[in-house]
Amino acid sequence: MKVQDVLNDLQRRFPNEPEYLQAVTEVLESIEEVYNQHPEFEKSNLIERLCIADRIFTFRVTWVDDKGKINVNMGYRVQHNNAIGPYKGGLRFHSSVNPSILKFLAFEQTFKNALTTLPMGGGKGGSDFSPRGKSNAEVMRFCQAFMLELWKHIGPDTDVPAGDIGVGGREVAYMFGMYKKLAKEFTGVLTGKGIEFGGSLIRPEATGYGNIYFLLEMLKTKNIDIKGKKCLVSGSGNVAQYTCDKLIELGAIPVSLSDSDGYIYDPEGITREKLDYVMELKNVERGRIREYAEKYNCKYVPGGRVWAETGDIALPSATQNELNGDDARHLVETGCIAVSEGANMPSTPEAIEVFQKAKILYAPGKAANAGGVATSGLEMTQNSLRLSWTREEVDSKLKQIMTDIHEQCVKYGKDENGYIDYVKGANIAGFMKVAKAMMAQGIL
Ligand code: NDP
Ligand code: 2IT
Repeated sequence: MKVQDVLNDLQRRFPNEPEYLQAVTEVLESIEEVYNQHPEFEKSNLIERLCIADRIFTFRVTWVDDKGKINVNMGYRVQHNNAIGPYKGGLRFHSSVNPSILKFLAFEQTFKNALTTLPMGGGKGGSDFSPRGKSNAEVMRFCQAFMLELWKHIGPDTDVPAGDIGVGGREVAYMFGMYKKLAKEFTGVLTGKGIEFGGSLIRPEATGYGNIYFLLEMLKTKNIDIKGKKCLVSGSGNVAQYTCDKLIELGAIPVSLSDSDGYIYDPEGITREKLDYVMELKNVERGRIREYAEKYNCKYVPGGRVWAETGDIALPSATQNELNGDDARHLVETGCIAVSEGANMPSTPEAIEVFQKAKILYAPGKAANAGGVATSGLEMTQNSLRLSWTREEVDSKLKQIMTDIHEQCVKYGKDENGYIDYVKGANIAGFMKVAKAMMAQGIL
């Protein structure tokens, strides 16, 4: 089938899955040209096979809260594609989780993982359970109940989940404990584990650090120094925190953070000391970002988005479709020079168009945030070797991977005028690798 026919068909079959259709449309539009140059791809109906997940597991998760009430949540695992390695991708626990969101994430993950140069296929999963406001004991019971179903479908050479929104070190550890008990084996079946039981140094930092390493490569193409640049960061979770950490180290100035209730804007900059406070607030006390504004006496905007402010660089690090066309126009008009996505698909298609028309530096999540899963890949390697690498070793591998991803984007995305279309570059590079593997393995 032709690209447009596949798209029309997917729209007809999955009309209630807007995020999935959005992600698929973006990729198919960028690869159409190379796809048409390979008639063998069309002959084997490669696109349709690549867009539809290998399989999706859906299950009920029943758990008891601290008051003795019995709660029911939905659990999912989307095994999208394993042409280049075991399914790999995070688990998201958030009230908004549904099949459309997990299908878009698993689809994106397939291309992202191909870009990392490591042997990992694409998957994603999660639940509409929200850890927000739950006690540690409730989170533990939920994670155990979730794993009681999930463990049948995963394994260190089959499918290796990790964290995403609402799933951090605490949740991964509880799930790992339960898997170990059920499977009667201690294996690297999850990544993002604690350092004492097979985790990798730098994994917590990796997505945020990797995004900044990618940004540095983009800035290098225009001889721009990151020092002193005002940076708008959204979110205040794992990715946002380590994005700020690296910015501070490099002398850039992060000025904002947010959560689902609102955002803070601190024009004097989020210093190391203030970031330490945010980490304690968010990771230990599990408080709200509003408390930062109260402590440091800066602006807090309930319900607002950080893109209403101005900055030289924008680093969306919260969630999908958090930056729309109007936000993008405002950023471009007020002098933003670069956007690098820590989150998955944070910019709407209209926003991406605005950035690209203005020819500012714009990196899509599947390239810029690939450092997280890449370091998960390094964790898998260390687990297989039964060895642990030092911080320096993992960090230098991460840097090299981000530089290589940038190079692949340039190779496939640079036009005759020297403009680098990172969307096209990332999509084609990821696609070609998965496509070649699928072609070689026959019709499956
Ligand atoms: P966390 O759960 O640690 O943090 C998520 C942050 O985003 C929180 O501040 C949260 O606020 C906010 N947020 C979540 N959903 C919404 C929403 N619907 N509206 C507004 N704010 C929201 O997750 P991560 O930092 O791990 O993930 C952030 C993004 O990065 C996601 O898009 C994820 O897919 C992506 N990503 C993560 C990787 C990783 O290794 N962790 C790797 C690559 C990408 P609140 O506390 O109020 O919910
Ligand atoms: O979106 C992502 O790349 C992640 N949440 C990380 C996945 C992983 O397997 O480390």
